[in-house]
Amino acid sequence: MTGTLRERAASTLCRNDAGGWTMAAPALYPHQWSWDSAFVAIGWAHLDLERALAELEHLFAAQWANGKLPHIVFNPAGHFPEAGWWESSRSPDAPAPPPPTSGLCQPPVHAIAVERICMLAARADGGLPDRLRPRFAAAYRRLLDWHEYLARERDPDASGLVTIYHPWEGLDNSPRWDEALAVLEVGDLPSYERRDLQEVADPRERPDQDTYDRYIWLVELLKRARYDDAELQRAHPFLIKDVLFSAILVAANQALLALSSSVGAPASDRLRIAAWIERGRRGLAGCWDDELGLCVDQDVRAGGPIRLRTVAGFAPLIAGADDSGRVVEQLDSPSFCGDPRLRWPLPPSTSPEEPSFDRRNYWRGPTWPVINWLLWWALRRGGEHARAADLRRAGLEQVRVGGFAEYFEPFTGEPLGADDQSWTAAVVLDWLDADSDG
Ligand code: 9WN
Repeated sequence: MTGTLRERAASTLCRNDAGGWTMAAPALYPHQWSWDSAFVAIGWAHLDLERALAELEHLFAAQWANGKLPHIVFNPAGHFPEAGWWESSRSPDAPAPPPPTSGLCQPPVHAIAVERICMLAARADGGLPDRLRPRFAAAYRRLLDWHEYLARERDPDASGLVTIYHPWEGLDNSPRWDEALAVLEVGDLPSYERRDLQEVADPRERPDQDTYDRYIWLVELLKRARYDDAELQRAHPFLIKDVLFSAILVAANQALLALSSSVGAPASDRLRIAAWIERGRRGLAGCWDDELGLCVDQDVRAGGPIRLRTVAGFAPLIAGADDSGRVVEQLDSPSFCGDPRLRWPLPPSTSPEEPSFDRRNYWRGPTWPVINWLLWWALRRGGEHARAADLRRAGLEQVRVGGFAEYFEPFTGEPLGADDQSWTAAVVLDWLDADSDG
């Protein structure tokens, strides 16, 4: 592909545009994924503000009655497990068909995206343009319902931590889930055919077969529970309080608080959102592991912490915790960006010091541009401009050399996974914005 990096990123989004929403990656992921579309909307905002809002509105149109934003809104054909597999209509909370969706959810980056679009819209017009106000107000209400769902159903004991039901709600095959998956008793599985392996150059870049069976078994259990959150909190065998998901929710609630002022929401909303932020920060503080210098997830079923060094451990930085300096030290240590073998000083998804580290496999070692974007965004928000600028520079260099890959081998910089991943193009567009360094 020729042209400047910006032109190439823009044409990747345009090629992946399915008409008002964007395929996460045309061959491997030909549907709308929830957190992908939040990053993608940020990218679109640098090309076309209305299109950026439309991206999220397409996702909001598939919101469940209980407020959940589904992890996938399906294109009529493509990915496995496809729409019918999920049987989301088993839950009374699912919307009347269409749109067909999965039954899981993903980290709530959406409010961060809407706030960023709002900021870019105001910057372009010297204030929020009147024509967009009703759309921001509608987005705000969707987001409030979404965050309310997470607080009410995914954190019923008000721990400040979000509980996930499936690895697909977090960082898929991260070693963080290994022990919880290993003790699952897998029952009779329906026969299924994986499509993901046909779309990558090397199957070792994807989860192995035993892991995939466990993913599919968990979907069977979710269906049997009719996606009923109370039932799942009571009996589901995979229940993890995910610190990365929880930290993104804290950051998203901060964004929602800012939006609440822009759309003139009632003071009672602001009090509620502020309480969620406080609760989230407290929950994360309780997951701090002094020895690792990172935050760690809690396995509800096993009743203990998951002590591993992965990018999820940087949760306090993303949540904007007061003491996130300790996490930045860890980010720059030899366990992550300070490893001399790295092609670029970007954090591997799992620390190379972990026995489970695998430099080519998905979330078990490769670096992910969207995670780099989140850390960059959090460093900037915390006033760490020089450190943020270094991360941005390295992140852009990685993509300039390797293209808009889904993820990268950390030691060689080889692009892996999908090679036209929309959210990679989107974060590049945001990084290339003139103000991104300041
Ligand atoms: C399952 C789309 C999604 C991302 C996830 C990433 C991967 C899917 C898969 O692709 O997940 O949802 O088949 O592995 O792990 O974060 O949203 O890009």
